[in-house]
Amino acid sequence: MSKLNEISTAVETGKTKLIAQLVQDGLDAGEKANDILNAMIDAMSIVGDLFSRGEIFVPEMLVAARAMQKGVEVLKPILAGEGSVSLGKCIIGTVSGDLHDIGKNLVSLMIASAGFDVIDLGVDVPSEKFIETIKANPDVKIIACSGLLTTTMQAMKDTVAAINACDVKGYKVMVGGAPITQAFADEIGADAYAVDAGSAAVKAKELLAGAVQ
Ligand code: B1M
Repeated sequence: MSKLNEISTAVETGKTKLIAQLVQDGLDAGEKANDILNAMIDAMSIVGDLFSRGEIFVPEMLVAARAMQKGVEVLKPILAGEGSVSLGKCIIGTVSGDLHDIGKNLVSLMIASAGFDVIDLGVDVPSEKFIETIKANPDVKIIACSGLLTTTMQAMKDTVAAINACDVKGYKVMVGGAPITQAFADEIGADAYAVDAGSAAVKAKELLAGAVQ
């Protein structure tokens, strides 16, 4: 089995104690950090499909998520790079009712590595918390909202509406997550949509430069 397959299988089967060493072995064997990350993301898709088919349940999904988080910890210093110039603040959170944070954490990592100072509000973040944090940080440049559930798309819509109605101005709002699309982002009045963590970092910089409407 190749190193990447081994890593992917270990995430899929929730090998939380083995994964860090396997990821390190992969790096030592010359695998690229991004390829290892993609192998782990692919594993989570398989886990999602198994869950959809009723072949696994929430505890198995949770243990796979823990394994992925431990694997990402090993990659973090490599993925984060060495950015030292601050481009400004970015507030990020997973919207109300939604507990998924692996994708949000990756977006946070990539945006931080692009040079932003990230204020991570965590998961299940009510719109009031976003507003309170914006008011405490009126120089914020980017607000990033993540959502993984179709059932929390309404919370994403309400959050963006509340942020857009906030009397502090001068920032841009970016949304993303598996069920979110560019059309949905446009519909709810977000300034930008990004499909994955890498493009979220690129979009954040473009937003700062006023390149994305
Ligand atoms: Co949940 N879950 N889950 N889950 N879970 C999904 C999302 C699901 C698709 C699985 C499935 O049925 N196939 C499904 C949603 C279905 C739907 O809404 N249509 C689902 C469900 C149903 C549920 C529960 C309702 C299950 C239940 O209790 N019956 C429940 C809901 C809990 C809640 O949130 N209130 C639930 C719970 C959980 C766990 C807690 C067990 C666990 C999360 C643990 C954690 O995050 N710490 C979990 C997991 C692990 C998943 C899957 C398997 C994997 C998610 C993941 O981490 N993917 C997921 C299936 C899947 O995604 N295929 C699933 C890897 C991650 C890197 O990708 O998060 O998509 P992702 O992030 C991507 C992009 O989306 C993007 O960038 C990232 C990659 O670079 N992105 C952004 C994300 N945020 C962004 C923000 C941006 C830009 C890009 O800008 C701001």
